[in-house]
Amino acid sequence: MSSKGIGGFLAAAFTFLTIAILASCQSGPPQISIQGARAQLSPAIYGEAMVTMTINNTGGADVLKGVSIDIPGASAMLHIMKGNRMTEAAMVKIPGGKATVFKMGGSHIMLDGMPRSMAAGSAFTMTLLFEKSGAKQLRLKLEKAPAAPMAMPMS
Ligand SMILES: [Cu+2]
Repeated sequence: MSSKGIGGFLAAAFTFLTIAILASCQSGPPQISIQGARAQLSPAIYGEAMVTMTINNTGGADVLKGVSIDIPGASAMLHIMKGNRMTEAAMVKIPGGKATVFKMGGSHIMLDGMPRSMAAGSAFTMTLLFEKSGAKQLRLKLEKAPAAPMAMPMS
């Protein structure tokens, strides 16, 4: 075999291996990590906050099927957008091999009915419940409401 032939063979074998590894990852168990989670108080509604985050999944598909918080009297729910209205959802699909972004104007988590003792700076624990990955806990701190768009300085 010429050296060119061996190189070509190795390149082909490497490509095959890479494809095989990627394919096996995305069909295997989910590999979930949560990044950039933030809880911002609502600028409009007292006792409400929105949680945004990125759920990275380098493994197979999973489903986010519930959320809870450790604030007495408060509730947490999955929200999705239907047109331009938020609505509660029973679950959010977390596809394999990609990042699912939870943000304002898209899927997000809504906190409701928080007591007066919870203000900017207050900490709490949020538990995300995944169908395959089980429970994942995050420690979050409430942030003050984002500035209303009309409060942005004119240039
Ligand atoms: Cu919402």
